[in-house]
Amino acid sequence: MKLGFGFYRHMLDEAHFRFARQCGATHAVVHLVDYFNQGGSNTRTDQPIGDRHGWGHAGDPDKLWTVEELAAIKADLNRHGLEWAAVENLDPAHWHDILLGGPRRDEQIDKVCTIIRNLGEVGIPVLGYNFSLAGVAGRVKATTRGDAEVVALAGAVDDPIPKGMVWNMVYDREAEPGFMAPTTHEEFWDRFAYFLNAVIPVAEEAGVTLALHPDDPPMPTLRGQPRLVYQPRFYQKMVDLNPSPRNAMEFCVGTVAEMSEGDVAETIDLHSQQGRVAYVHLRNVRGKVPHYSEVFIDEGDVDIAKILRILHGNGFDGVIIPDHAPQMTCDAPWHAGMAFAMGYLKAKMEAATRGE
Ligand SMILES: [Mn+2]
Repeated sequence: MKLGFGFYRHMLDEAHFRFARQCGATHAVVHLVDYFNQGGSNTRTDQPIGDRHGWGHAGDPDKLWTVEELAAIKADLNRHGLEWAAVENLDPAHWHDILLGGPRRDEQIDKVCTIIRNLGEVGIPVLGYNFSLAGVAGRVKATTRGDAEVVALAGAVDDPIPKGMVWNMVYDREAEPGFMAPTTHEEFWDRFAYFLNAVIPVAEEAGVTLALHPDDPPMPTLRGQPRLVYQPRFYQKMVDLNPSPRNAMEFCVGTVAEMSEGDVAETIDLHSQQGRVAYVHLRNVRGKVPHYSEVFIDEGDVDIAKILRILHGNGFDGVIIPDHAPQMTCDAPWHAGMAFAMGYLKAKMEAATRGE
């Protein structure tokens, strides 16, 4: 097990790399999509929440992440003592019609294949992704211990998704008025299978593992659209779609714990035994959909030490990152929250490794 740190795009600088190393990280998970791009309601000092208008604007559809760009970031990370473990998330600009089943789907599958080959060429072993129409949407601010600010879900979220938006980002600002066409769970799984079976052979050749994040928040539908992995059993459905070990999971412990059915410890036990866990988001939560709250890593419903013992016992050799953390009251709320989570995780990982 390795301790990693997740960097948003705007955090790819020396100060953040040094901070992560100081927290004990040896590995980096990098978000190359700028979720905050021209977004009205987000602050870069916290995870993006967004409102009904989404997080921000998608990137340039014609600008794929190049080998040169990736190699430069990798060299920078390595110079600061960090290994690049994964890229997290695709830009809606590059794959909106894959999610929507639109006319440019095959052209965009070629783009994703190019990105996968570029990652392979640079030696980035994992691409995390989130196959979702509404994306991470509909959450609100709440508080936990000591009135620390956190993210929560306070009931179902039904307001429809405007045309030109997918995955909570605007990919077409000239889109006509109206809303995303409705679809069914069955049709959405067909879109997912089409994508997966097209890209997995390329991932195998490139030596890159694709890692699916579950739906956060894990509601059956959100903003009127179906969700994919919103119960633990749907992770097994994903495994059954394609037998390649390159078809794997970005296992988000917090999200799986928020699901209304199943047990997060049993679920991660099953899939880490299968060798399908590429990397892990490890955070704590209190409650389940449609009412839950993210909390400090040492409170909440998840037995973090138990999760780590299971992973260690199953020979999990991948990276664990703290995902999000509460904002702590001080001059650097985000840094303090992350440092607390990193220190806690580091100690619990060492204990699990010692068999405690
Ligand atoms: Mn997560």
